[in-house]
Amino acid sequence: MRMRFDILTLFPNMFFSPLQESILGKAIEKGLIQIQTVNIRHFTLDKHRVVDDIPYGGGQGMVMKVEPIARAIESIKVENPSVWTVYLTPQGKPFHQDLARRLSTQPHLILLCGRYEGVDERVRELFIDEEISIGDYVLTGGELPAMVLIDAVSRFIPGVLGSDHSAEEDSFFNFLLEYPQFTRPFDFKGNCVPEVLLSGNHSAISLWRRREALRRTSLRRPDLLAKANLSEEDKRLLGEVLQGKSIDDRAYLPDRQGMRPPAGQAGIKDKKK
Ligand code: 4FV
Repeated sequence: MRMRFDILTLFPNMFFSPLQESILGKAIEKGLIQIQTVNIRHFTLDKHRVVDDIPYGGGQGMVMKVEPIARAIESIKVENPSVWTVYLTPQGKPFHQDLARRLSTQPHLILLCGRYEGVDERVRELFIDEEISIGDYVLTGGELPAMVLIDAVSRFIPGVLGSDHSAEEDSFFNFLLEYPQFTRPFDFKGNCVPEVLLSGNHSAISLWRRREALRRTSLRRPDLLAKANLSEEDKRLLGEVLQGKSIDDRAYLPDRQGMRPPAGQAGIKDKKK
């Protein structure tokens, strides 16, 4: 399964380096994803290559003209009439992990990046299949949102993430935030890693991680918790968490003297806001 992204933009160079680095860069090298930038200005016919104009009815700023965008989209649809066309805009539906997963089932996406006050309304009516927003704030252009979308969607393409990692296990999988992560050193200035994580006791470790994911989600994103389909055990764990019952991770382990982290280190306390 490989995926193609055609990005319609006035600033194609913005995409050069972010998409060459690291995981996405390797995915492009491996041919798992293909990214094509299409400069909308190349689809103007006038000698001044005009892509924007003043808004009918007056008002501030400029609006992107329909014709160059129409020609650019039609030039791609000649090749693939079933391409799915997305417009990145603050007026779009909120982007989230499930939407990223759904978009990753499309073999070919056009991503239209707006600038100025946005595009002529007829672009939306005639060419756009879906409008997506990455957040309730206004950026100078749709290019960064397009990069965010490409990154989140590409992670679902088999082979993009290392074999040991599937996007299915990430945060927001089942609407829970991720559990706390630790790596060496065990003791950083007296702040020790929860013992259970060094126990090799995998069921105790996953129980601890589930609990901490529930704790963190209930503290930081109760809205997500409302959407998560929690198991009976989750509900029991959550009950303990909500009772603020500070769980000493001894609960997960057979009694092991001497290795216990300093008192009070057991239950992960979320940093006071
Ligand atoms: C945006 C967002 C965004 C609005 C005016 C581009 C800018 C300019 N896109 N999620 N938030 N777009 O701020 O997707 O045309």
